[in-house]
Amino acid sequence: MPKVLTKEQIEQYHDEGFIAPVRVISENEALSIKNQLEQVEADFPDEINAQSRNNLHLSFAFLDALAHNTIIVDAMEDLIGPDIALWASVMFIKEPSSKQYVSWHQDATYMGLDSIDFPTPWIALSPSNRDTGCMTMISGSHHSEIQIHKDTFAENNILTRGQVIPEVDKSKAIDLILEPGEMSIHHGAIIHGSQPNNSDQRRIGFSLQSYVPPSIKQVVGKNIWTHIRGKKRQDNDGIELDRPKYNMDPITVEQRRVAEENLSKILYKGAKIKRKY
Ligand SMILES: O=C(O)CCC(=O)C(=O)O
Repeated sequence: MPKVLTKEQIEQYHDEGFIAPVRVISENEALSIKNQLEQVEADFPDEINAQSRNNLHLSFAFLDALAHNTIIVDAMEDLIGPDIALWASVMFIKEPSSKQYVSWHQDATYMGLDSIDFPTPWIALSPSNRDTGCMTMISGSHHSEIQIHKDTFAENNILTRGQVIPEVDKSKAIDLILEPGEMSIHHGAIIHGSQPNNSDQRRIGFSLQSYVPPSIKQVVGKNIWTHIRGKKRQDNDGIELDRPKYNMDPITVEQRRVAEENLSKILYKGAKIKRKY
């Protein structure tokens, strides 16, 4: 018996490669998290900014709480079983009336895992729609293998390498419209992207990329996993990530620094250029 997702949603995830929307927290709670986020952006600009956007759940307790949110984790358990670790997280912010976009890509391409079969929840902290630049999924594209990606490093492309799949069947494109506090869940191999934000408000999405069972191994580089639920992974080289007890907990801020160095080695392996995110 699934804990959060319906049988239909689980089927949709397997058939189409995504589910949306699923309510995680109320709009008011989402607004409160957005306010906290904007406060720490103002207070700790070196720790959180457009380039320092990965693994913020290690520096800020309110984002750690979201990564461990029971509805999100129960939904993950419905898809991958009871033993769960988080690979990393990314805060995707598109500023109002900005040119930033995300090209067509498959997440699993550069994650260095020995499987492409794992889910990513993306939690909207502000309205995510066609005006603000929501994510678009190519329905069913996760059934094919990883496609060839071309690294462009394009200035406004907010993916690490600006990687793009040149030929995509857009007739299968579905826009994921989310209200603040709702999430979508997408498969590691689904082709997806997003357009610029043409609105006068920020579009903020917290991507918990990805929740992974211990049967899937890191085969490129060393990732420092965040233990979430069930049996702990055994491939952490004895490194235990702590949970921040408060914002900017020095213990986990230092752990984030190490995790970021490792992540960068994984994501940019073989790349000609290395960006700061
Ligand atoms: O936030 C976006 O527009 C894209 C995010 C994304 O590609 C992802 O979470 O996998």
